[in-house]
Amino acid sequence: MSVGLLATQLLFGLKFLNRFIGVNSNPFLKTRQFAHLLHYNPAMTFRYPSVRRGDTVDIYHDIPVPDPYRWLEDADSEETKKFIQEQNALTIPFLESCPIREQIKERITSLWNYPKFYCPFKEGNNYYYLMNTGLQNQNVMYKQESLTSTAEVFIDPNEWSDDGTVSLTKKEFSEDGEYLAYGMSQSGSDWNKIKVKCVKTKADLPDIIENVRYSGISWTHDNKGFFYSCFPKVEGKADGTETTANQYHKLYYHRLNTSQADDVLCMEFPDEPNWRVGAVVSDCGKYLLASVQESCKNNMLYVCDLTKSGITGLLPFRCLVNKFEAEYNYVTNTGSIFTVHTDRNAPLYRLVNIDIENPEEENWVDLVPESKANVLEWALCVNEDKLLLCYIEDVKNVLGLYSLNTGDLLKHFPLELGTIAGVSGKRSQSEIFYKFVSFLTPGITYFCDLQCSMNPEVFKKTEVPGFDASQFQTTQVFYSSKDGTKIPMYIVHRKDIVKDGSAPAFLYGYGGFNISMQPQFSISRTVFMNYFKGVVALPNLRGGGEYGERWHNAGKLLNKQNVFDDFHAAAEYLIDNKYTSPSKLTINGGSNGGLLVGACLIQKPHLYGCAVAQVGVLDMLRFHKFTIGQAWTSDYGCSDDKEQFLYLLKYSPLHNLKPAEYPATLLLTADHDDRVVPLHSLKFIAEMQYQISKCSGNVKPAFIKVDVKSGHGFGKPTSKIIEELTDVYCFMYNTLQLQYYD
Ligand code: X99
Repeated sequence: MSVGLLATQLLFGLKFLNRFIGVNSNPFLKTRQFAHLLHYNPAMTFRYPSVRRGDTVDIYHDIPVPDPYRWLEDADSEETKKFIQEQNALTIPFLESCPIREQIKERITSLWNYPKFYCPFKEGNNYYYLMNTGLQNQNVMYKQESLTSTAEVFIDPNEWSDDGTVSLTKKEFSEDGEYLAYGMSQSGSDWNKIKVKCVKTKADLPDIIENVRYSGISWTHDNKGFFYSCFPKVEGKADGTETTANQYHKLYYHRLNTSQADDVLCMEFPDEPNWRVGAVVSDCGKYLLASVQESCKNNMLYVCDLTKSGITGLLPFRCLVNKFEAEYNYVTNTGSIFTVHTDRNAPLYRLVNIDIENPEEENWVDLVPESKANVLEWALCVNEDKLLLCYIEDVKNVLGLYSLNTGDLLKHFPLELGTIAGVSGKRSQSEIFYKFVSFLTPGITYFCDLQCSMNPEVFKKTEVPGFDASQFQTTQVFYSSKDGTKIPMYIVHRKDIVKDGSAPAFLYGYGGFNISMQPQFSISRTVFMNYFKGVVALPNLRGGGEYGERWHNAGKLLNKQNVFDDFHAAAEYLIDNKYTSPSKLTINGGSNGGLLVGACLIQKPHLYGCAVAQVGVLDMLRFHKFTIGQAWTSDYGCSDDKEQFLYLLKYSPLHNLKPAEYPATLLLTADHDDRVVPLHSLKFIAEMQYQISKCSGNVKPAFIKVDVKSGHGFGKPTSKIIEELTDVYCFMYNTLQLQYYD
């Protein structure tokens, strides 16, 4: 598949076409040159590629549901390739025709070009950190002997490919710090390869482990090997462009300097194809703790005493928790007492001590009980007997140091309004680092050596040349959703915006999987606020984790409509309060947020001017059949169940399109997205173009761009990120008639 400018299929409305007669019979071959002539205006209509409608009809619980674009599920067919080529040939010239494309791209690029430092961490006798000088496609890993000594490049993923499409996905040092096991992924796929580097020589060992997916890496404390998880090899390709369901996840142990073929199978579930497993060696090195999941929430726990048996075959695990009723995360252990972060009987999470010799629930002891109002987001054991706990209080992080022995608060680490975006520290070390960010703070990394002091000092402060935080303001509001529930929302903009409804707004949401949308610094949003005088709004929709498991539950399964209602209500709040108006409002989301955008644009088409859905889940009747989709049934339910089917059918974006006046819509997906396979977006855009072509009203563009050598988003090279952001702003600029203030 090629994304190029070979746009021969372009058929604009007659008025538009006339402008080119005598200029160039195929203007888009030289799009840049003619860009100034190609201004889109809202009176234009588009003729979309003609696409075959098949006659596939599925029967769900006696109800027939047509699936006319089923053939688009075959990513390798010539017909699908032609479809993608024709769609790109329509979309790309439209995006390139934006008269200020180069200015937008230049603005984003120049603002992006500042050094980004990530939290340092200590392994063995060295410190390491990731750093990006500014516009490097991939972050580089540096090593230094002390915090003040010169740093040397340790791993530079930019050397792995010319175009930056190979990324570093995981990194786990051996206990002695002598070896690094690291993961690499190509083109953004979830597939990983693990390699091992010797720290002293920086040379790779011959070891290569393939077919790794949804895996951690955890070393045994003898430094001789590590545990990881993978799927069995299946027939056909496995490069991230396939859509086959991932099944029969297994846990393996790899010994250094041996072949993957000799890796020891440690845990498997031959009767449970959809269970996945991850394992971690305990802080003391004695135990292996396995976590088993069948969806995206809740897990079971198993433990094995590694000193009692060698690692030669399936390990003799004992079950600690045998139901998928709650989430259980290992924090640390002191002998047989395991400290676990859980939402079991504590929807805001708590820390419990479980004695693995007496693991029955009635014997669990609260170490840090559930807070009254704040979510205990994570816990990290540091400096022998301390716990660093991070809470979420009304979508702001709160950080404190606690005693591992008593659970008591020892010291509060004050933060401004924002998010802990990174942290490092270990039980065996006294030093900790954490990085704070917010909408207007690009990053402050703090350092504290707990042996010497309890007062963190600023280690590094990120400055962004050309960005002046004092010109912007962040407000948090709590608006009422349809059922009266108060939903928090951050609104960020320049202090001097005009609040008369004329400003453009960018409303971003996710709303699912217990994931919290916390304040982050974003160059592209500052560009929108500064150069479009735009308003950025981030509502904390139900389905997220901002208020714990109850908040998540209120936006999943048969409550999923609440998420969309919360998003509609966010838009209405912005409009009622004169931040913007529907014709200037863009909604955006990716992945589960792409579903949000798809569902909302259909439910309230007149509330939104523009909709940008990235890598979205859009076929709610069939998502569970592809790659890891089965795991999402914990949030979405599944069309195999009648009640859930009826509910999904009501909001599934693919199944609710009509000949209506939808917002200008841009879908973005990529050929190597094996998290949410591109077929969701392909089928949706085919159906949308079919339906809007039947509408006689004010029909706005509906386009898709399918990127190549890209995936769901992880590890995306900077050049592709900037290109994508530019595309989004160009689409908004063209379709909403935005003003650009240079
Ligand atoms: C997932 O599908 C997570 C997939 N996944 C694992 C990993 O199951 O990435 C896993 C096990 C061990 C290591 C790494 C992984 N997720 C994560 C959902 C949302 C999430 C997802 O990507 F829960 F946050 N979705 C795409 C949900 C719908 C759209």
